[in-house]
Amino acid sequence: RTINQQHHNITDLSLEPNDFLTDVLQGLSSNPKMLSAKYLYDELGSKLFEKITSLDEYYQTRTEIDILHQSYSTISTLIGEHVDLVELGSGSSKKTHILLDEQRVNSYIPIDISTSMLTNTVDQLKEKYPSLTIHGMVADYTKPFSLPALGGNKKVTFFPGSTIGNFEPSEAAMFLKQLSQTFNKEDGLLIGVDLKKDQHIIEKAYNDEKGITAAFNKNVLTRINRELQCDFKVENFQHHAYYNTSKSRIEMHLISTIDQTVQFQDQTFAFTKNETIHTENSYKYSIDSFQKLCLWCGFKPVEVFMDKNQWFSVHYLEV
Ligand code: AVJ
Repeated sequence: RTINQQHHNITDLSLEPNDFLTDVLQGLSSNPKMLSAKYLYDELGSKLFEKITSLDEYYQTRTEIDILHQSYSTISTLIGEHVDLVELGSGSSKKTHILLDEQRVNSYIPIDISTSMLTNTVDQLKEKYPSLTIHGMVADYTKPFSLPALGGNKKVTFFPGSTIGNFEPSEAAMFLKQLSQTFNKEDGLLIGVDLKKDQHIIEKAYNDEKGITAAFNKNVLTRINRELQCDFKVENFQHHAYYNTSKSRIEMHLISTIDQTVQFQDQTFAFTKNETIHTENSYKYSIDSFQKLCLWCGFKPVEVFMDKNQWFSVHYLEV
């Protein structure tokens, strides 16, 4: 795709429109029906997720920020000086400020699937860090992509938020293995992982009182209606999130509250009452199961940082 955001210094490798159509048709034709979690992040979806990160029930973001602040001196020693910092799924980059403040970063490459979120974030960062080289990339990092020519400095990849939990464990392994193969000897990976804990704490984090998570989940149907000319009656679907203990994952679903059909392109999709569309998984790991996964993928765990409740962990890994 042409670089159409030169003035923001952004490379746009975003999805071809028909990827969305193909994936949605495939997901609604599968049994059970599903949609890929990456489609939750259109402009409104990204804004709703940013609101989720400030919710009382959603412990993950504030816990990770606490860990980054508490362990900053060790983390900054591990990261070193004059690094190229690549962030996968950068969003508002609000956690990255902790790493950017120390001027130890030579260049920052935020990668996000939402063009609008990335453009706004890059503009804000240029204001705050005028001397920092910033090169944004609109990309689906779950697919192979090549980074802009970096300055040959040490590269540190920052993958916060436990977004690794969105992958199926086998896909997470494949993703981390492919990532490790792009690393040179001294490069580092700083990755956040949400840990297994009391399932009620996890379930509350995905069923907030204000209904922001419900709006975030249902927004994907509004996006399909708008971008793919579909006619989902969004009010006939209900947000549902529950912890699947046997799989150690929270699942988000949209439950059809009635028997209904949805016209989509030249197809009709039938939903029986209580049938769901599975819209997201977020796997929760134990420290040693995640560290074993990393070893298998060619990463060597160097340091793990945890909060006092042991709810969340941040790992620094090298190849
Ligand atoms: C951004 C994928 C880490 O899985 O907790 C938040 C997305 N979904 N509330 C997560 C999300 C529902 C979040 N990640």
